[in-house]
Amino acid sequence: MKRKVLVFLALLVCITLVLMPEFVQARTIYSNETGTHDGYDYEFWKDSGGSGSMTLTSGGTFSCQWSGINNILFRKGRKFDQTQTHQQIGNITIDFGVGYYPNGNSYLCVYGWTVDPLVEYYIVESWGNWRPPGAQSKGTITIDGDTYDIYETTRVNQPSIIGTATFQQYWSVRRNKRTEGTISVSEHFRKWESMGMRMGKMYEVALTIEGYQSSGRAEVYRNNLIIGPSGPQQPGPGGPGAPGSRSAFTNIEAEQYNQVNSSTIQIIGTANGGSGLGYIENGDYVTYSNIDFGSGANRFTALVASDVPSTNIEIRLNGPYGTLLGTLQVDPTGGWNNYTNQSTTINNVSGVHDLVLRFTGPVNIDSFVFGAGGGNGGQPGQSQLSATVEETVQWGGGATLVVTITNNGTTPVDGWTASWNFAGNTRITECWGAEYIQSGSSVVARNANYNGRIEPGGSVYFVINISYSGSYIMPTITVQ
Ligand SMILES: [Ca+2]
Repeated sequence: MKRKVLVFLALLVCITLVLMPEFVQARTIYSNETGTHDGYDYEFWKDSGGSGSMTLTSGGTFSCQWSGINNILFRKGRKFDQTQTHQQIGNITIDFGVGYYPNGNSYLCVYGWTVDPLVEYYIVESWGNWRPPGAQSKGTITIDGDTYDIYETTRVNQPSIIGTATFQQYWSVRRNKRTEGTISVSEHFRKWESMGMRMGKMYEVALTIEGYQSSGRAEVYRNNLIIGPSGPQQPGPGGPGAPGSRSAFTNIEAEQYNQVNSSTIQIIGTANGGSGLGYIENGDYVTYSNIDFGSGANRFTALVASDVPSTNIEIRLNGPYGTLLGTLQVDPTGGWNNYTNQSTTINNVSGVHDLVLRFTGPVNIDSFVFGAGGGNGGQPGQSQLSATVEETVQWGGGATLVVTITNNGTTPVDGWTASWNFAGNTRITECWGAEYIQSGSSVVARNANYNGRIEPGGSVYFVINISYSGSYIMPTITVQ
């Protein structure tokens, strides 16, 4: 009888615990400590002198105060295992709100680190009496409704997550302070990478209050870190895991592979704000499953960047030593962030196959596409596509141009490439409906995901904004 009552009581306690809403105990810490609290990773870090305290409240929220310190950081966010790039982790945003009362030098920021390369980064939303980092801006970007100045600085023999080291710091610093809103964290990462500021594998992303030789306090009343599907990197229809096949004749993003065999390859940002594969080494290979070559392909074109004399991309079927269709010898492009289209003929291939790209050395690859006819004794040089360009708006030093591409042939076209040379210093500032690369005056624009197919007699268009000084000359556009 007694035993039954005990069992019943024990059951009741269990059920009550399960049914009770989760209650998170607030906790205050006064010295260096890391850990997890209500689903968020936190860290309290200070060097010598002064005092500070951090009270951990629910989710990402916390409050903190500091006085007479040298350097102190309070942060709550996510730590990662240093094996994934931000693209692999997904699209990171932080919805935040802070009562921010610094007295002296302080930052309210998103803060974190990557490894390989070791990078300490800041997205600064507000600050105390000094706007960091006191360096020459590399440029500006516009995100979340304001302009941010971009900086890159080098820290020599300074404290880091791996001990004393020399490393780069990346900074986005908002022009106008704010203490609440949404921070498109991954958008900053992508823009930095497009400016040549390489991110490594993620160690941390955290909303952070930092004090430097100052006092102050802050109430972080909202801090929701959201990791969603990748933005532009999200595999589209026909991407990894999607059923069915992908057409060989529309752009295949290099980073939308099904399998990668390499210990170094990473998804990197590319010059046009997109993504690609980098850190490729000799012997690495990447597999794209179920590529549909239709009734036949005999040309391979890849958008690549290279700063070494010669790397070959072997185009193979089924495996790293499967049927060799051809080899693209990649010419140097003048830098790891200068992407150009390079092309080679291949043995004719038709039907659906697993495609393997095998590399003999380093190259950065953004995307690739196959073609039929032309170049290899096919239809002699005659494209069934034509392009016209029209100016729709003009303002001081800029204009909007609409490029229309028409299929004059009798068969549908899947995928197109337009190219032209601008005169003078004309530059594309924005583009809709195509992916483009401008290198000096030379531009190559390729169809977007949705407008690659042109039916016989049909047409598609894309739009560019350009800037120039003086006047510009309407370009002549060739398309194939
Ligand atoms: Ca890409």
